[in-house]
Amino acid sequence: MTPTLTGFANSPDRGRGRGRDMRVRWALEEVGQPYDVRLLTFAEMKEPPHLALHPFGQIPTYEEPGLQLFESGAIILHIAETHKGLFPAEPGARMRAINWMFAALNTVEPPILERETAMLLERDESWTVKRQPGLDARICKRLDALVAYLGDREWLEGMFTAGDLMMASVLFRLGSSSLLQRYPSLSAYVARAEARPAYRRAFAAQLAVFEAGNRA
Ligand code: GTB
Repeated sequence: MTPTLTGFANSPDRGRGRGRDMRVRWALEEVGQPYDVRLLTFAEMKEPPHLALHPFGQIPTYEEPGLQLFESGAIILHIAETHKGLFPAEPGARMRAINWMFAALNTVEPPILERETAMLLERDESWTVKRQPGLDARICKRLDALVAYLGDREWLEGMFTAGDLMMASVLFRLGSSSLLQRYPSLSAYVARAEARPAYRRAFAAQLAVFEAGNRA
């Protein structure tokens, strides 16, 4: 049966694919699983029907018969475990892919998120300009290490895995900043991820939601 995701009815990123529903759409496209999307306003996200699915009143959520999930990491882990295409067959390699999913979410994403929050929500605070170099340095520390590991590999563990999907999704968040441009091999890694047909289908689908909302 077709699973259902939730996403923003009015994405604040204007269709740039920065919401965490995008990575779930991408995972489903990678494994060829059709899906439905239920769009929610910010108000609906905080109302009881959605809070029953997501205790923190956020997107994305995932529903299939007998299972309801929130947290993009858990959702993608489930998709990768129940379909072919996002995990290697060999148990050690599969575990290393999971290792990279956690590294993306727990080690690389936090400093990126901190910088994004400062730019979006604390832009006018007196300390923001002073804080910026420190925020950038914390991100670069992670990117330096990632570049060193990646070397001339195409993907983190031989084939493209859910670990790459998550790492690239996290790096996309650097978007317009110049930080990623300092790292040619990481920029190329991100470009390879963005060029995947499944990514492009997922991106087009979320952009269509924004465009439809704008026409209405
Ligand atoms: N850890 C959770 C996961 O990985 O699923 C985090 C989920 C999350 O942060 N969801 C955000 C949300 O629902 C949307 S993606 N926020 C609403 C709320 O908390 O009330 C984060 C996001 C938000 C906004 C933009 N933007 O403006 O561009 C981009 C991404």
